[in-house]
Amino acid sequence: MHLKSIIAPAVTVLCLLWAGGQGARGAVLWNEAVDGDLSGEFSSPQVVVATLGELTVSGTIGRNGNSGATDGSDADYLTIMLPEGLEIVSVSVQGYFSTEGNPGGGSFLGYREAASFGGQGFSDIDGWVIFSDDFPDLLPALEQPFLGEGDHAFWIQETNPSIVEYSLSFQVVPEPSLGLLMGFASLLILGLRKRR
Ligand SMILES: [Ca+2]
Ligand SMILES: [Ca+2]
Repeated sequence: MHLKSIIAPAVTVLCLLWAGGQGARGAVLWNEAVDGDLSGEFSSPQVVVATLGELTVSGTIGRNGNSGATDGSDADYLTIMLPEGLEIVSVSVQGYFSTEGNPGGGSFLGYREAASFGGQGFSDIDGWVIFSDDFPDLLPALEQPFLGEGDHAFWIQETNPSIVEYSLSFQVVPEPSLGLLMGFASLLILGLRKRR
């Protein structure tokens, strides 16, 4: 059996699985215009539970009258709880613009694999990135290939004298099942044996 004929069915299965995740209904995880300002307390972020599909989080940061940032401007702390069997494969910027002032090169997003942050220092986060409207995926900058089951805390803030509106999109898909991976491995082993 040719290697191509072994891999093609497995790739088809994986594509169908991916397409299923892409096609799943998305949802608004948090919209500050409707749900209110996200927590400004690093020790108690707003907790939300992720579901399958494309999930959006939108709001404003900076000098909008709320607090929590390292300079007293608005910061937004959010913890996404990922149930078993799901993973976040990308975090993209869907919208980013300033309604007041100049945020400079972008705004700060810190990440920690935990339910909350222990402080507002670099030792309190696992990764960070300055994001703006030209970011298709923040995960590589955070040095996270994907986010798996469990708690994921995000810290979003703008400390320049400005107000920024942002919208982030979290792509949540089913994690590859053990059965699928074992099936894929079996196909490969079977095919390699037949080639001998
Ligand atoms: Ca906010
Ligand atoms: Ca806030």
